[in-house]
Amino acid sequence: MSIHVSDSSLLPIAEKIQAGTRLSFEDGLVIYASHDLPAIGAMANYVREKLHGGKTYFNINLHINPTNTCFMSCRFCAFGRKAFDEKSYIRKPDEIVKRARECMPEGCTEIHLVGGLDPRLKIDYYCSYLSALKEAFPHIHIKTLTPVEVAFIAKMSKMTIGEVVQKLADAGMGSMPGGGAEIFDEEVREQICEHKCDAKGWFETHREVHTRGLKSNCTMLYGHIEQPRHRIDHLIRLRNHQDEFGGFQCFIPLSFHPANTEFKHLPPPSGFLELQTIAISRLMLDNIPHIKAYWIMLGIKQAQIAQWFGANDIDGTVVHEEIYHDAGATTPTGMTVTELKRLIRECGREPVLRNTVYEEIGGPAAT
Ligand code: V47
Repeated sequence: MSIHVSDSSLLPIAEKIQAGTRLSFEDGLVIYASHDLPAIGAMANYVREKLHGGKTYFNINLHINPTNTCFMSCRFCAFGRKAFDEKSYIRKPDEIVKRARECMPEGCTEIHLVGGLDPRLKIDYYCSYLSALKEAFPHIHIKTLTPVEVAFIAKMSKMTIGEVVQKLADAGMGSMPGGGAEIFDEEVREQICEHKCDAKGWFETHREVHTRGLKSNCTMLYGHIEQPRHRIDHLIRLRNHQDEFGGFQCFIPLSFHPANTEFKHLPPPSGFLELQTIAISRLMLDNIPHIKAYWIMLGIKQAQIAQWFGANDIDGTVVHEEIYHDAGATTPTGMTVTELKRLIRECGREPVLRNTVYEEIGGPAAT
């Protein structure tokens, strides 16, 4: 298959893609500078189809936020509340189990839990909700806690990051979600979330997860104050970590939602930037198997188009998402399996039901 390119600056890159040659930092910048979106999409789709053919993965999952209280004040976040805020909450382990029981979709294989940083919560709280969930739903994979939370728990509980990861894994943490990465560049990070765990801490936590044989995901929050060079630097730092430790299974580019945040004056990322970023992620991250177009954040229509721009995953039923909806997302807070399969088929892809670690699942929900 040859890739049709109108913008001649993309020609050497298209050749590299077809030869399977790794793209450089400069190549990434050239693609960001190009407006030849059909060619950028075709290059990403070439890699996507080589890896996954026409498959689009989805899963049956449930999101629960154990707490929305947050000690930090990240400028891009609309979710965190201060402890004195009447809308703040901390869910006790038995309340988390009750919520899971009430909301769990049929065939659910994953519970995804992330929350704010509350100095009152120590390692025992996290181990308690993990053990309680594991006891109630032994067959369900628990994907929980970003490196930012793990680093904070370590500090509050006077433990090392490795000790926290081990305790969480012993209590039932099956894998780690990709959040908290934002933009690694130190100057940008200083302006958007200066107090939270830096790139070094973020990678150290994933290293502790990966060296224990567990998997995790990774993300990038884009479309706020960062420049293309910060995005490419971010992707290359992830690629370097993956070369060494190999534990990232999926990358999720997160499109910034400004409503109700300190950056509410910024325009939201354009549809063009969203598709360009998904495609560039697929092209730069040659060692991360899956690229997710998170429908909650992109919107259903853009998540469908993204399946032709490098993405091969759409996330899942989700059920009761709160972080993006507090930041103005207008998507539903969950979807049924029938709807997910329909929207994947509608865009000419084959829906494939997976579990958290990308094993394909058969049975009635899959067909
Ligand atoms: O770390 C917060 C981002 C992340 C906003 O691993 C925002 O499968 C846009 O990481 N606009 C949490 N983004 C969500 C996340 C995630 C989601 C789905 C699947 C997986 C996975 C991981 O959301 C945060 C932050 O980067 N975020 N506020 C906002 N206003």
